[in-house]
Amino acid sequence: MLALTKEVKQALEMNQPVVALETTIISHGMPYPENLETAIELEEIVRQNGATPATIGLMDGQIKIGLTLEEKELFAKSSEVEKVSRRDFSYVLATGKIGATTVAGTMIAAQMAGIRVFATGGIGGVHRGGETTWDVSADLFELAHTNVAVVCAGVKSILDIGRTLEYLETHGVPVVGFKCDQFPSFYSRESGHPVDFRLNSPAEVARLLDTKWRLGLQGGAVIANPVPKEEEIPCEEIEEMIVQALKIADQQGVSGKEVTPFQLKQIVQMTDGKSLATNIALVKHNAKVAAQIAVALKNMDKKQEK
Ligand code: PSU
Ligand code: MN
Repeated sequence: MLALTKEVKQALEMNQPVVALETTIISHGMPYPENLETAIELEEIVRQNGATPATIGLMDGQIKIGLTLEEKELFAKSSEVEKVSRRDFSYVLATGKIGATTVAGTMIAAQMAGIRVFATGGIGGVHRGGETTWDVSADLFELAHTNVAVVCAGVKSILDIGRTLEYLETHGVPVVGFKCDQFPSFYSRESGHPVDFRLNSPAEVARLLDTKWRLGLQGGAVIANPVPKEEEIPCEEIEEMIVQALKIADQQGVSGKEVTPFQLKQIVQMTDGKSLATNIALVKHNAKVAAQIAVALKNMDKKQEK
């Protein structure tokens, strides 16, 4: 069921660093054509930093590890793409539908293919009010069980950041600040919440991951990489719009898997595209750091073989 492109197959066979990229961000996280342009650029950034990109999605009953340009176009343009988290994985494969993988879905596929590092924008988490709605992203469960490191710019403050971090702590997921002390909140470099551990280089992150996995400690890690300063939107500025977006979602009775994409769209509309530019900048930054970490992990493997 795994269908690898030639580029990814070769890289994995030759034991070269590979970075997974998700498709939900393309199909449900950004508008066309920016989504397609970004998907292409992310792959290029990963290559420029010494690793091979593998954009992951489901189609024709296959788990695609690496997508051709035509396939990426389909994910960017089609309105019939399902959003695939762990729950949806088997249904979408069995019916042969097109499925864009979320952080959880991409982690599952990456682990199957033997890819240990994954770059995205933001992960899902505990929603505001989650203590009564039980709306907790399956991304958190996945981070607790699947051995893939996720490089992200933290979580959006549409979520309850404090409870998200509490969940990760309970389930044993290390939250690493890459050159930062505070857990970033996607558009902003800060959130008011500290990270668990600060590490200052890809080699240090690789050492932590290698140690965790060699010990047999199951699960991934969150590598939080704040948005570059020039692109940041300050917390106060975004908070107002987030409150507004949450209100509209609530009024329209949005629920289940639609909640996150709906709120993201509202924010893009309200910020008049400014948030989209920030989104694109931070994902690119994450792709670069993820590639560097993937390279450092391979260097660790080589040292141990000696
Ligand atoms: N947060 C973002 N941008 C995104 C997502 C989350 O800032 O694109 C997407 C990711 O694919 C993530 C998913 O895995 O939404 C989480 O959805 P849910 O909350 O339904 O689990
Ligand atoms: Mn949810």
